[in-house]
Amino acid sequence: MRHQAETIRNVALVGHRGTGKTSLNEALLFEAGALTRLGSVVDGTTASDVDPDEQSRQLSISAALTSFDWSGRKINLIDTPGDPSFIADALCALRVCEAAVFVVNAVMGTEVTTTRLWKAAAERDIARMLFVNMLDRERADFFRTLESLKAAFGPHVVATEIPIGGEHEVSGVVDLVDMRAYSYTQAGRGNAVEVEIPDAARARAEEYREKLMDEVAEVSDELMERYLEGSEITHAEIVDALRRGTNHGSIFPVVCGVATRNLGTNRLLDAIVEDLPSPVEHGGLQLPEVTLEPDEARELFAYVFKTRADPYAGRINLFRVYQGVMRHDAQLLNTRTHQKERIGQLVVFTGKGTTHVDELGAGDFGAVAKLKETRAGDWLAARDEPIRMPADQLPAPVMAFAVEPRTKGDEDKVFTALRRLQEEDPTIDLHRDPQTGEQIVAGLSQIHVEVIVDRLRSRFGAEVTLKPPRVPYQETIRSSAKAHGRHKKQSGGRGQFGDCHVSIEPSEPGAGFEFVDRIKGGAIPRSFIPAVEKGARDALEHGVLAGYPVKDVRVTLFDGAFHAVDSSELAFKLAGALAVKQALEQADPVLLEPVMLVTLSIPEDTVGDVIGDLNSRRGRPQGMEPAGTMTEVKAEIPMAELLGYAPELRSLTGGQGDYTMEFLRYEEVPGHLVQKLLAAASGEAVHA
Ligand SMILES: Nc1nc2c(ncn2[C@@H]2O[C@H](COP(=O)(O)OP(=O)(O)OP(=O)(O)O)[C@@H](O)[C@H]2O)c(=O)[nH]1
Ligand SMILES: [Mg+2]
Repeated sequence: MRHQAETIRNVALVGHRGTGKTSLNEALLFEAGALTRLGSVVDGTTASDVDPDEQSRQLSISAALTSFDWSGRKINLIDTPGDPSFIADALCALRVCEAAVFVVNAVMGTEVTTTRLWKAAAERDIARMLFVNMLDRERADFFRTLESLKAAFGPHVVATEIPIGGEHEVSGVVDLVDMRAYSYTQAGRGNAVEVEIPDAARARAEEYREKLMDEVAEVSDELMERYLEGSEITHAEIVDALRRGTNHGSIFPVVCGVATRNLGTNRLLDAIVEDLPSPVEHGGLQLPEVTLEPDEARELFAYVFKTRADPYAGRINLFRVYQGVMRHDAQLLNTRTHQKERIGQLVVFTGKGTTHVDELGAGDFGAVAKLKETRAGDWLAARDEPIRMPADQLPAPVMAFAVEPRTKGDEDKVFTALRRLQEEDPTIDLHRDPQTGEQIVAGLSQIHVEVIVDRLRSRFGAEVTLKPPRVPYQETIRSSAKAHGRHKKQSGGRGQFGDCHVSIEPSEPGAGFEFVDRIKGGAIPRSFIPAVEKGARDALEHGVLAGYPVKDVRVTLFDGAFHAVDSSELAFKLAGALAVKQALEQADPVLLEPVMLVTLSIPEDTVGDVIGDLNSRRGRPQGMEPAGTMTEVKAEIPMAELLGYAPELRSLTGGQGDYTMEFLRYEEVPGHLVQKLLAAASGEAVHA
């Protein structure tokens, strides 16, 4: 039987790296009976970090979907990665869910990725709730964390629960809606035991209940009046007002607990069901072309938000039904390829494994294997409608490596595997280097590229070698020069003759290549002039310093000579190239390097060390400011100095630092460094 949209809750678990999302996902599934034992991230036994590379790194790489029931509702829960390298999956979960639970570390409070994802959720008008996790840790402080959340996300962040005790003595929570207390003595299922509100917590509970009621009363004038009159407001009325307030972001309820001890998770499940909207309550999806309503009676539209590359099962596509009903055996259209797709078995992830279902109604989630062409970003629909989901702002892949198969002849295997991984992860860039013909793989960070290489090996048996990220150096000139080029060959038969005089000079940065024709009086016939230009272009493809492309040069052809019988296009092309090469030698050629703008997020007490290290990398700090509990530092740094930076930053910041970078401009390499950089550029493979 399919689930009615009114009874569904679609929830993305999002937050900064390592705040306990996967542990919380596990505890929620366990508490709801979807798992028979509570696994742990440390042991690599959780339901959502299933890939060996997620377990060995103890971090989530891909979004994981599980569906289960709680209190007569169906919850579709998506555990997402917090690491900035895998942010695409968190952003796409925020695209397809009405609601998100932001998981926050009670020691750290608001962190950079929390803020970044909050912005994305706000843009998409997603209902948001917060779970303050890790109350058991040393220096955990729920109230300080609450203040940091309010400072970051505004006054409507409001606790609906406060903890009893703190750090290793945390024992339970007080529910501020009903003013009831629960204690959790062991980690089993159904471990909440109702207790008296302890005296030590009573005053705080009353203070925070008042703050909650102030927020709740703001949702409706009628409720506000009765609240001010001091009349009794029922549980149902409070919860109804909370949900209405939360639905479109006028209230952000905060609950708390300890994921690894299953403390407070039954309360979070209740809060998901009671305080977060169903697809019907949240409203249809408005796209430029159509508005899709969570209505089963209408035509089907389902959005594929995630593709998984499985070497055995092939592609598995995870989708959300936005309108209508998805049925197994249906014939549908992929609106991008305009091809028909036959839906085979519909799959639902249940925690313990998968089950097959016959149909999934509007608002619901599921998966399907073995489609022909369909992949993430596509719509499956009853009719061909040119419909598009708004694109996510994904970070640019700047960590580039050249990959080579370990075994000659494996090129196709490696390339096909890379394509499959790219379908799964839109932040992977694949292209050929136009200069060397090498296959380049670019990702967001060192870790990102390491994961790609691991997956090539573990999933597709493709072993590759990575060559260091190539710095795309360029060359240019600093002065002007003139030169004469003559190509002459007389070896019996018809000869080859071309002769030209050129001058070259620097042009505006970014101007590229310019060619000026100043030939007067037919010194070179018109028909041969394009050949000279072609020769000049060829010469500039490989500069005289180190063979890098030469940019921003103006070449003027001002004189020449020809031979009525022996001149040819080829001869003039070679003469042109010869002249330009010679002129380059005399025009003060210089090496240019790309300079990046790097944005770092680091703990405040590491700022000194990190900046010291940046200075040793020719970095120029551009300013810093506090961002949550971290400090954001911006700096300009030559790309060449950023090779291998990720592990260095990790060690300088005890694993907490992060950075992103983007291309700024080309700058001249200081003369004394040219030889050193060029030697490094022709270095060897760094990495297997
Ligand atoms: N003490 C304590 N440790 C926790 C708690 N929740 C999670 N942890 C630990 O914190 C670490 C990170 O937990 P994860 O669940 O992997 O965090 P995550 O948010 O999924 O991490 P990413 O997916 O990489 O962003 C693991 O070692 C967990 O065992 C908690 O409530 N208390
Ligand atoms: Mg995780």
